Amino acid sequence: MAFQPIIDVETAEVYAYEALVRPTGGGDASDILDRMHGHNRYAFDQMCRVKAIELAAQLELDSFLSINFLPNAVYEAAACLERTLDAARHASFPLHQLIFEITENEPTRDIHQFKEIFSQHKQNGMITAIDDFGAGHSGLSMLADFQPDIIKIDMELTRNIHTDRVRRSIARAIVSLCRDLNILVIAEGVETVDEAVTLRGLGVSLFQGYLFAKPAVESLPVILSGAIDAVHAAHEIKLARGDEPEIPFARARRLAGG
Ligand SMILES: [Ca+2]
Repeated sequence: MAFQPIIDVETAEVYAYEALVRPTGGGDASDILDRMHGHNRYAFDQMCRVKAIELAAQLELDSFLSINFLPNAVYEAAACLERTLDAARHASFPLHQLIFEITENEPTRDIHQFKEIFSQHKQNGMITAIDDFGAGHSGLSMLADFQPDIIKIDMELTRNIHTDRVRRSIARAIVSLCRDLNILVIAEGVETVDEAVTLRGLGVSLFQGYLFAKPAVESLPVILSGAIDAVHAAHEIKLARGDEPEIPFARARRLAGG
């Protein structure tokens, strides 16, 4: 189990740590997950949440702790939540510091089950987040039926957003929608100052990615505060310049000979 911070660049503080599945000896989550199937996978998923909470308590984490549901694990939403809350009570980790992330980027998950997991958590006063938003299969149509507290913009949208007009346009629409619906936005997979500053310009202030810190196994990683300062400074310069939105209105096409 590893932890990666989600940084609030406005306050230069850690908003949350996401607990990520990582082999202790290094490597990728898929090295472990590929070996998990069926009930095995469900048990492992639950074990990961318990482990994350225990470690967070040991590390005296005083921000939010964001924990995941693994793709393709099948759930009894109520029992699953109860076991997780039990683990938190047992480790004396405050329940109000928990965030539950569920990915929408999962073709096999049935949408009713997805909503059931979310509803169960919300009814119990938990903070919910849709993970990998913008990369998935249901996206906007799902939002019509269910609004989480947080949306995490997928790294596919973040990547090179400063040079990609289409990605900027999509991200801007997501931010605007989230503002209307009172949903918090986190940008995932931020690797460069340019990406972060562009997203900052669109109104995002919560960031996760290698630019600020890589996940650290069973510990809280060092945060690259120089990156936070760089994003903050570049954003201030843009504000001082009074930069207009980067996306101009589409020019009306002229008729031939017009
Ligand atoms: Ca996640």
